Amino acid sequence: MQIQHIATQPIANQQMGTSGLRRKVSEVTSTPHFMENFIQAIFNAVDAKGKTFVVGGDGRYLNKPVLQLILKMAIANGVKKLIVGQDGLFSTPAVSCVIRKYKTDGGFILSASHNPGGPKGDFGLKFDVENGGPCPQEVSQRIYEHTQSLTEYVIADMPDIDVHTQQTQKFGDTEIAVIDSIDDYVELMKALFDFEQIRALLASGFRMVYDAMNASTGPYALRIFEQELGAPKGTVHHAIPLEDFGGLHPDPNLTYARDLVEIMNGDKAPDFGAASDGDGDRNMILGPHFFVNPSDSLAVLLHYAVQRNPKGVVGVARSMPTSMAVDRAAKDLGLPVYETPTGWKFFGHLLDAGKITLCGEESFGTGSCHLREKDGLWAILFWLSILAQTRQSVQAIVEELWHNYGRSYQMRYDFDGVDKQVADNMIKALREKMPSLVGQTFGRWHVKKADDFAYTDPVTGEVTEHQGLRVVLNGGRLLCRLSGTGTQGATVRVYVEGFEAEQVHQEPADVLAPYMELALSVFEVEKWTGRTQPSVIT
Ligand code: VG1
Ligand code: CO
Repeated sequence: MQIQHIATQPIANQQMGTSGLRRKVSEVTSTPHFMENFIQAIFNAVDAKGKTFVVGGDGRYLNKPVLQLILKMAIANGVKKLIVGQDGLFSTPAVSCVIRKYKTDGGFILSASHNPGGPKGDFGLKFDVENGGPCPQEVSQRIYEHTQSLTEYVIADMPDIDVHTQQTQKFGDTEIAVIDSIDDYVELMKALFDFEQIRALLASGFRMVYDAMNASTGPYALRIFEQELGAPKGTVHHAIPLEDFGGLHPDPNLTYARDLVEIMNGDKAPDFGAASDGDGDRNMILGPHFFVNPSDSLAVLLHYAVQRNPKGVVGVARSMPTSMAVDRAAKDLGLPVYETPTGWKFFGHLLDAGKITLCGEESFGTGSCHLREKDGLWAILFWLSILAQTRQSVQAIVEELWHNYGRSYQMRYDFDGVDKQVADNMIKALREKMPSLVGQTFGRWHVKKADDFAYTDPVTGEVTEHQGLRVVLNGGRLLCRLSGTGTQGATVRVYVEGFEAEQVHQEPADVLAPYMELALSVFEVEKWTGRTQPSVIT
């Protein structure tokens, strides 16, 4: 086996976004050495020689060839061991689980998460560090610097490695272990939840549907729901991971999880519906004719986590755009709340330092200290265990939260495909406008605070600026930030939140219409983007 040294040049903009590097497949395949450069930069940045990493992805187009690149380049870089998910598959939470269980130095996740797949879709690579979480900013910055100074990458000249057979092989100094990608994760879930109790619920006539959206969680869900928990065959829909997700957009929300939403809004709707995204770290929870807002879901999970283990919950964190529903629950429970920028990497230090037990985002992400990634199936199992314990409906559980603490209505408008320069200029101009808004009155609202969110990490003291524009009103919030996961132009996200102490049974769109009108005007969306209608509403 020969090690080849291939000359290369830096590729501009190989900067990770909110979660890993994501690009159009066409850009990845048409740019010479695109993935090779990025992978070599990671190996250089983390001194990969002698280290152990976990590798796998969500099965999307390019998963197979890029996995082979990682293996062959790892061998050439003197990596000690790679733990590979069978057939190159791993969900993001399963990678986090395996990194932590086997105390490895990190892991590679081949995924663009909730972005569409296939030759016309997106590809991506996330890199997790030894705590099993997304690499913190100083690591991604170091990786980026390496991408900008690379002159060569190294790769073993060899035929493709078999990742289908569970076995351990040695190539040079590198051991490659292909393992079952499901076992360790299922073992962890069984340690966290009472499977007997959930099995009893499912045996009692309770009906559920899970939509894996032809992405990474299908095999996990079949094992957990249909085999372990005894749900009938056919409970898991779109269970086979496909390179193009069968044309589905694996983003679990009311727009893209269309089939599931139709079933749950239909005549004979099951008692419980759930879905995950491409790499399995997100979750959407539905009851019959009922949608659980992800921010509410975090508050519900906090309530039951404390009920189960009052001393075991130390605090909670939410990303800035996540509604303040969890703040009210935490206050009542006497627990601290941390407000972080968008992206799971910001929860890592808080979890590692034992400051929080649960964390979540409005973008359908929930997780806890059991891992360092958000975890879709974990959240779904948590919900099932609550339903098994209380024997109440999904709707009743959420309504109890609203009755106890009032309700944060919440909605997000996404404006996709905006010119990047225009979007940057828009945010810059608005940032300057923020201070002038403080104290102004708009109809029934006055502006209590308006700023550009900056975060000081309570553990490291590190300051992260420019994390989103924030207008705090009496009784609500208006927020605006640019997405860091898109691959085409810029996506402008506008979030609104309105609090109602008593009127908790209204339609979110009705309650929030005036908030959104004000937000679109304050953030000058039409002036900058020319858009009057969003691309997606969640
Ligand atoms: C989006 C979500 C954010 C989430 C991120 C990664 O980021 O808003 O909450 O952490 O995706 O999720 P952005 O920058 O596009 O708003 V995943 O499941 O794509 O890893
Ligand atoms: Co994801």
